[in-house]
Amino acid sequence: MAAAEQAEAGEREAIRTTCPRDCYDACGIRVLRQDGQVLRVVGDRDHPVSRGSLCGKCALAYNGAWRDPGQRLATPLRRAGPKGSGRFTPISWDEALAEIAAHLKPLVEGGRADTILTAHYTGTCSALAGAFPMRFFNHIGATEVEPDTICNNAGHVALGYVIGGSAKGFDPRTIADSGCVMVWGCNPHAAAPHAHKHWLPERPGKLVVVDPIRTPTAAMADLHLQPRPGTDAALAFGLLHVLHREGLVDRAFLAEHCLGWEELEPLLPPCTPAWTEERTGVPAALVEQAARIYGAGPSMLWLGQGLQRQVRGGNIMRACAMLPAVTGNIGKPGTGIYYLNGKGATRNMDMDDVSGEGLRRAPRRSISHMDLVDRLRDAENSRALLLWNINIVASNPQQAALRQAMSSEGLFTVVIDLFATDSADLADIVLPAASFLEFDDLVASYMHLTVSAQAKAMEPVGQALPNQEIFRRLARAMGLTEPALLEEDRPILDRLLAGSGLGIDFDRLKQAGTVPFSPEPLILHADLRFPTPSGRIEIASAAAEADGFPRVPQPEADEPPAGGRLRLLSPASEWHMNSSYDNEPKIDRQAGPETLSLNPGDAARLGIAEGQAVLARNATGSLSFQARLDPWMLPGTALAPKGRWLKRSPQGANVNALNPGLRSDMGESTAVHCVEVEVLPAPA
Ligand SMILES: Nc1nc2c(c(=O)[nH]1)N[C@H]1C(S)=C(S)[C@@H](COP(=O)(O)OP(=O)(O)OC[C@H]3O[C@@H](n4cnc5c(=O)[nH]c(N)nc54)[C@H](O)[C@@H]3O)O[C@H]1N2
Ligand SMILES: Nc1nc2c(c(=O)[nH]1)N[C@H]1C(S)=C(S)[C@@H](COP(=O)(O)OP(=O)(O)OC[C@H]3O[C@@H](n4cnc5c(=O)[nH]c(N)nc54)[C@H](O)[C@@H]3O)O[C@H]1N2
Ligand code: SF4
Ligand SMILES: [Mo]
Repeated sequence: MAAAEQAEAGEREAIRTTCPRDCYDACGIRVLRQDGQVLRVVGDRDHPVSRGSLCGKCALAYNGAWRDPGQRLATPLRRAGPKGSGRFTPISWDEALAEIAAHLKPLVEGGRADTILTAHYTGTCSALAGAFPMRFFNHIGATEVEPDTICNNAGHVALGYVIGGSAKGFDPRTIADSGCVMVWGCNPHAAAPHAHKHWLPERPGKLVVVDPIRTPTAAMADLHLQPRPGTDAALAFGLLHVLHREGLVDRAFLAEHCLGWEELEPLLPPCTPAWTEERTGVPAALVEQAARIYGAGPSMLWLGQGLQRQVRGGNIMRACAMLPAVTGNIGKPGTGIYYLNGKGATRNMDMDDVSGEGLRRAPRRSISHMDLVDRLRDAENSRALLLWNINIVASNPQQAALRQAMSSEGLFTVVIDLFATDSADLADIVLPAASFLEFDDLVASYMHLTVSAQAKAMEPVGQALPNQEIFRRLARAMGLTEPALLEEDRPILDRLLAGSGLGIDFDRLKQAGTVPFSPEPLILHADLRFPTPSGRIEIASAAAEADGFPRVPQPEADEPPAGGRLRLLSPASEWHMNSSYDNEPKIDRQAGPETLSLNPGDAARLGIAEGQAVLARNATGSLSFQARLDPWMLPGTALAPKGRWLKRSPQGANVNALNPGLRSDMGESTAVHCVEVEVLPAPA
């Protein structure tokens, strides 16, 4: 335990580690131990972002379910009843791996590795547990369910057209130089709790939030623009109109660093504030104000992931990305456009090495999450499904159809998780994963430019193993001899750190916990050379055109739902991390019953009172909720945060029972914020 240090009085010691959840913050943690036993998991007061506190959900879960042997999966399991019965018998690791190998090997050797599907996402975001297993799948040539299509792929594709990539945003520390932070379609209060608590309140400039929901972050903003969902491109054009009219456009910047302004400019005159109000519902005066604040600069633009989960989400992201382009708010102190900060793009860590991109012997095979149900129904081409770091039954669209497809006896299913999730219940073999407290790894926040150690602080619960060790053992059980499949953790961690150029090894990083990638704030894109075909910011994009999109983004807006239906948003919940944590009893009490928030006017029209049971339904499914009347809710819009486990709900379903799996215009990605429902009082 190199990171052990004396803490407080007596025999206590503290291990420094890092939270690897899918969260912007990547908080520093201290694991307090006595005689080798963990007493408590608390925040690290020395961590620059979290400053000594964890968020409420992690403070409860890491001192509850995550260390509770009664809740954790402790041994490999084999199915002992019909699929989905949740009945399993414990078996040994050798038996489990031999059985998996017996199913996969003939497929690989018979040239049908493409019928082996793997889905994984960000259950843990540490480098090895998050990426190493892909070495196995790349090597055998399995079909990967494209991870980002369940989350943020439209944004990746869209920003690729404009600035050549989406993994290099701004260094949050440069906020000290900014006059405005615009947070668009993101809810830091839930998704980046410490950015909400410290980073935004300590800004020197103005905060503008664009969100159909009055989130706590929106409530603390200087200006909250509340567009109807899916109307953001029109709103962006309204802002561009005002910037243009007010002479706040940086023509020198446009001439030198952008391509295609002359194609965008003619689109702006009709997009007046009055037109914008009509299309988006945002009052014209607020459009004027927001444009002036952003245009005064220096301005930072944070584009959230919720923003692009729309059928025209790619166009929306491109339209929003016009703001820094036309005002030159990029590459200078206190400016920038941020979606994600990648480990490679902003910290020089070679993640392709970890995931074994070079191990593929045939072209990459992948499908969208939006096509998963159809693919699973095609039994000939879906023989095995391996899930790790993901709980698709809770998170994916077409919930009922997905469960049905996963119930097929012919689909050999393996689920690797810490807990007996709804997805695990549908497995043939369940494997217990070790938690982040139980092995060494590396964490690099996707917002803050930090590099952090995840340090082993306790022995694994039961026989649990880290993902990377599971896949090393599976490779051996399959008789695979490719050395990269068997590589131990330490050399990989050392290579990642060496790539980062920090000049420290993993033991020193463990002592420090978290180190900044650079001592001083970095100005990203300072050279104003962009990895687009032209090397400039592409306002007009030939690449987009070649892919069947307009050359420039369009001032479009979704129509409000017709027929009295409501547009149902199901973004991040403060008390869950996607579906993780719903099994923590204390969180269950905090989160309370599943609610549907709606505008009191809609409620009156629908005959619904506060606290009443309501039914939401559409062609995909139905689900009941407790109604919450909220005057801040926009008419025509409803809110039911994601994150519940199906089997913990009396209805055996969660909000994705209502999700048809619409896809966005770009990247075959989810349009989950476009779900429409009819809401009515629940039948008695
Ligand atoms: N309605 C609706 N649905 C949505 C969304 C929405 O906004 N609305 N958002 C979508 C988005 S953005 C995303 S990213 C997806 C996320 O959906 P998922 O990727 O399914 O995320 P989780 O539900 O957190 O499931 C992660 C699982 O990984 C497990 N896990 C944690 N650590 C480890 C580990 O070290 N090893 C292994 N093997 N497992 C581990 C956890 O216990 C958990 O069961 O959901 C999508 N679904
Ligand atoms: N507590 C907690 N933290 C999380 C997660 C979690 O589940 N819980 N999930 C993690 C994951 S996987 C991700 S991807 C990130 C996501 O974090 P965010 O980027 O914040 O994304 P969301 O929570 O999906 O949605 C953010 C906001 O977008 C708004 N929104 C929805 N539709 C529209 C629209 O049409 N226009 C505009 N302007 N806004 C819209 C929603 O109202 C919501 O407040 O958070 C991560 N952090
Ligand atoms: S989920 Fe986010 S806020 Fe909570 S402890 Fe982990 S990194 Fe911090
Ligand atoms: Mo996500």
